[in-house]
Amino acid sequence: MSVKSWKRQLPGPGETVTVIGAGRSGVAAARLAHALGYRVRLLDEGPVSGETRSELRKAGIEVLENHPLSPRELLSLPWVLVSPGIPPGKWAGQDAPLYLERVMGEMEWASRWTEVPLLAVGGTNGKSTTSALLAHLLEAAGERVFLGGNFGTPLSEMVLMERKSGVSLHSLGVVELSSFQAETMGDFHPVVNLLLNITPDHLDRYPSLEAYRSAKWKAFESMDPDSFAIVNRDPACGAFPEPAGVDARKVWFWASREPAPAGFQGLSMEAGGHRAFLDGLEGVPPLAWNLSGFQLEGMGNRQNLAAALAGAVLFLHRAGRKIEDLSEVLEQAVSAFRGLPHRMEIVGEWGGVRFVNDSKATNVDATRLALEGYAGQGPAIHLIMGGRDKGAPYAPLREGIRMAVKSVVALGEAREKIQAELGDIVPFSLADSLEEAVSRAAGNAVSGDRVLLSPACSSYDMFHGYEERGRIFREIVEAWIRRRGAGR
Ligand code: UMA
Repeated sequence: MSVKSWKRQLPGPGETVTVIGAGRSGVAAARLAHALGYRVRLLDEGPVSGETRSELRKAGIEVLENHPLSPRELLSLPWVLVSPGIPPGKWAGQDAPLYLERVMGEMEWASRWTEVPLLAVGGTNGKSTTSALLAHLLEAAGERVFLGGNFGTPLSEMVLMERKSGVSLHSLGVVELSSFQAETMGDFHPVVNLLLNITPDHLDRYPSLEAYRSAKWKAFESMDPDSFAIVNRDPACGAFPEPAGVDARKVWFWASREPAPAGFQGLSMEAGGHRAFLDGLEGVPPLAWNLSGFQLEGMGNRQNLAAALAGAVLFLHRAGRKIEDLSEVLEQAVSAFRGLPHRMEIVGEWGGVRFVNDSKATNVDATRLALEGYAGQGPAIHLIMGGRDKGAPYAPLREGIRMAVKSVVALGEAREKIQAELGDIVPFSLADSLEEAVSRAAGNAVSGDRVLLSPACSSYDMFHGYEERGRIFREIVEAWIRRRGAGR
């Protein structure tokens, strides 16, 4: 049984709760607070959509839009719930500690009002795919799963739904956890907490990589001793070693080109990704799985699979399920998983050339992982990259390009910077549009090659987001294939 020992008090009956940010998280947190009987004020620095505003006001929630946020005002209030997108400087001032007794993030707030066990998935890259895969594996094992958090549906919405229905709709919740949601955490008790990797990102929000790391680890600091902290042991992923002070049972996972270190305890995957083993965990039977049916490409996805499998199996074990009997179900579910759009998604094939959409790779490390996944097979990638530069160097891609790439086409605002840093390794060219880039890369490709869009940059110079960039890439690829006649 769980041994939750709450550090942080909750507001007393009838107290006023102020929620900041009227996006998905803030609105859901405000609705939950209202349903719990609190007086609620919702503040936003921008306008609030007319429909939301009038619905909330009708329910009795005070809505203040175009309201500048000031730490002086907010810290004088009894209770503040923070939306993840609000940088701490806005409510705490630049130098205040992020953990304050009466300031809580939406995820932690919601988690305090539910008995549904939570499995959290954090990391710089791969969170969404791993969350979806974890949810998929657990559904296949017969669980009733909520999937949300940073993935899309705020946890507060699930809690509200559960409370309104009066019955237990979910047997567990898989929550994708961003550093923005983790950074304020003081009392968060997931039964399983996965950490995939920590590599430079969001350095516009955090003063250093170390601050970003600490934000991610905040989600582990209040875990209970009977829960599982499942962390990537691969040193290249930057998540391990963990700081001291984590009470949960620590379980490593390993999926790398190198074999797992001798005596490895946890879930390890063979280099080719075809088999995985769980071993060395007290009270947990050793197990092996055949994973050769896994469809997603790339090393990053093998790590996501290792993490999700470890999370699913340890949750099921903890819940009293006989995991020895579930191996076949889990293997079938692994083979059936098709992944998420824009993350190493195969969007077309012509003449033995596969077109892979990794538009979600909006930072250098995501592209590095994509390339690493192809290493060891000889160069076969025609890489399309570029977009809006995020300030990080591109040099970490040099090794992956040397190992896996035949040609690079760069586009967008960052293309000259990319050329300066990477232009001397393999044939390199600049394109003015995504269409030109696809046609150049595909024109150079022969059977067995991949045309990979993995930009290492944000999309906002040419598109409205990575989804639009990925969708347009797919359309261009489909049109390119149509022009050549399907098949070959
Ligand atoms: N706002 C202010 N002041 C600010 C910033 C925002 O008043 O300084 C207001 C905006 O005017 C807006 C509201 O706050 O009305 C938006 O709040 P929000 O940015 O927290 O966004 P939500 O709509 O609540 O969505 C959030 C997550 N967004 C962010 O973390 C930026 C969503 O993750 C998440 O799916 C959703 O909660 C449900 O849990 C998105 C995301 O981009 C996908 N996440 C980042 C990422 O994955 O890299 C962390």
